[in-house]
Amino acid sequence: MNRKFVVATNNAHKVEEFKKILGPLGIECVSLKELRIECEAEETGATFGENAYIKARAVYELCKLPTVADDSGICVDALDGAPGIYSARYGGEGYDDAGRMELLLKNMERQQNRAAHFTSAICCVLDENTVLQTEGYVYGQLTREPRGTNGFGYDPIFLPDGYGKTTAEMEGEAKNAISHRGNALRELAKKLKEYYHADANQ
Ligand code: ITT
Repeated sequence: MNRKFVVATNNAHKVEEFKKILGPLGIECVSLKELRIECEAEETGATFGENAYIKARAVYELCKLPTVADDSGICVDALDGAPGIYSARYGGEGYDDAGRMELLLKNMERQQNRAAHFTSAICCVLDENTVLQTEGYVYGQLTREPRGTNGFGYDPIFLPDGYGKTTAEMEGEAKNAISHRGNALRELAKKLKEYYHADANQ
């Protein structure tokens, strides 16, 4: 596959992960910044999938180029799945990544059940009528204190099952190999291959 996609995100960490995960699969990713496109779509959806669609569609309408977006977050069992789709806005205005992480740890202080997972919904708008969507997950436990400086968001407090390191203590490649976003994007690459193959045979 040799294709080019616009990545509809304003999060530079996501752009880097998209490039590292999809590059070797033959999909070149171009960021909004590289294209000088400004777009802050309002995330009014009720699910990760709906929000990913809103973001991908908004950028597609601006540039009419194949566009891919991610909506993601951390879902904590003991908090009935919160912060979930509100992960980037947890606690409201005035918090940065570190502040949101501290708030989550504080809200989990008395909880013995530390189970949590990340979800990534990927939406790819190929043309006016063609939309591909996938989801990926990684399951694990919340730590009691932040550990590590790699990655972003809640990575320093997430210990994936079967690993002794938080995703912020892992190298980027190791995180991408098991992450929600890695899993969802690899699934997308499979769907794209099928789609282009079917299209070529029509
Ligand atoms: P865009 O909407 O522009 O893509 P965003 O950061 O606002 O950027 P989301 O609305 O999808 O993206 O929010 C996702 C939040 O979930 C993100 O800001 C982190 O707090 C958290 N998150 C998602 N994936 C993560 C990851 O791989 N590691 C750590 N935290 C993650």
